[in-house]
Amino acid sequence: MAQLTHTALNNESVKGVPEDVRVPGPRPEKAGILHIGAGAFHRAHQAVYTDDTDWGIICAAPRSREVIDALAAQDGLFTVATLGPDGAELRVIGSIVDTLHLATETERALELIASDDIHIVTLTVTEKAYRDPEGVPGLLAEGLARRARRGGPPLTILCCDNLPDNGKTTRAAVEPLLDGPTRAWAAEHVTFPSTMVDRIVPASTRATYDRAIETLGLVDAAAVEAEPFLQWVIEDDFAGPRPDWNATFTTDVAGWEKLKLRTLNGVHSSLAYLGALAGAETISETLALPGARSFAERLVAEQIAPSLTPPNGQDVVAYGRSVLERFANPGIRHRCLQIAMDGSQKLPQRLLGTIADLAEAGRALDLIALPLAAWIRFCGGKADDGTELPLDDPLAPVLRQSLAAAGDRASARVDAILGIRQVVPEPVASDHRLRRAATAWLGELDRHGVARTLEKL
Ligand code: CS2
Repeated sequence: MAQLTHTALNNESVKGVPEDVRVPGPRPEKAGILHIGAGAFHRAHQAVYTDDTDWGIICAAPRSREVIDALAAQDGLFTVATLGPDGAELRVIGSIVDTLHLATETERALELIASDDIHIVTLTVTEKAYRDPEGVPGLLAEGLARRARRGGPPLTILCCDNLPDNGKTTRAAVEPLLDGPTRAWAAEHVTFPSTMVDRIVPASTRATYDRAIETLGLVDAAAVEAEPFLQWVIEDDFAGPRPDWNATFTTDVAGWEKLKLRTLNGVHSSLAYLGALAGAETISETLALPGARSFAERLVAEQIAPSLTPPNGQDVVAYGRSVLERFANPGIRHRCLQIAMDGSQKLPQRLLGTIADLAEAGRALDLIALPLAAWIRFCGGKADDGTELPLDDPLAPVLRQSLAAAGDRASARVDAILGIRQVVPEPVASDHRLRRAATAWLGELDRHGVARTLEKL
């Protein structure tokens, strides 16, 4: 009932927060950035980086109004709680200066994309959004057409989603939607740098909001929480001005993206499916299962490391070790089911690319077939103890139908899922060693469950 007795966080009330809570300096007058995707990740990552500069962000939500309504009622202010070993440290972020609801304010969104004041459009819209020409790619294309017609200033479109070559992927989603003159203009005036973004940001829960009230004495309905670590590697290819972000600007983002997607996100998804089947709620609980940590270490050393060349100065095994330390942070309650979402959109770059490269090099792929088998079992919708598991995935109907048609046999279920060409590329699908290994693991999981399988490893 705290909401009834506490004032909301806003420009006035923020003046009274305890001294050890960092608050924004003078708020930026104008926003040079339009951001699409108001999720917790944006608030704990790009919004924090931008808070250290004099730039502002207009934060747009594609569908749900909840977050932007909360932000609007709080003058754009919200808190990020950094959860370290010594507890939580709160900071109020002031970089969001305005909000926008795409579904009902499309005209305003198009005008902003065309506006002389906007120099950068950043995106966190999840993997699946780039496949839908009616969605964000279509909006960007229409906005670019207006900007081109007016001969507006150059624009940088900066994808911050966990996709390989995410700049190129975004360009490939937008470019085919452009008319001839806009395409010609965009070739000269629009860039799509690639980026690697990293910070573990679980969905906010009651605990996040309660902590904000306890610490600030104010209600913050847009509060988020995150781990201490944060990283942003950006391809230095801006069409116009950019904020002085404290990020790494480089010409080689691809190496960083691959390292992060295959190691951090690959192991994350692997643990998420194994954990969900075993009945573990969070990633740190999953890592605590007997055998889980050594499985994850071996996955990095034996399968992920040989599949890629890390960027300069990086060592995959050491990077993997620090990732596992971050996963084990007991302050972070990152639910397996949150990470398990949209597997069909995530696993191509998290696991299947690794498998393809190992297969091509003729290397062993026994161990990496285990998380693949876990995903297949997860898609079946039952945990090891028989509890129902949700399949939150744009391809859920295809996945479920394929499995239903395959019946009970492990080999048939593996073939059914590997046969889905939208997800599994041909050389991976027809790799006999992979199919055999995945079938063997799926049989193990069916008979003994995840906990015993990991323990026996
Ligand atoms: C996670 C990522 O939800 C997921 O799929 O793997 O959100 C992960 O926490 C971030 O990429 C870390 O940077």
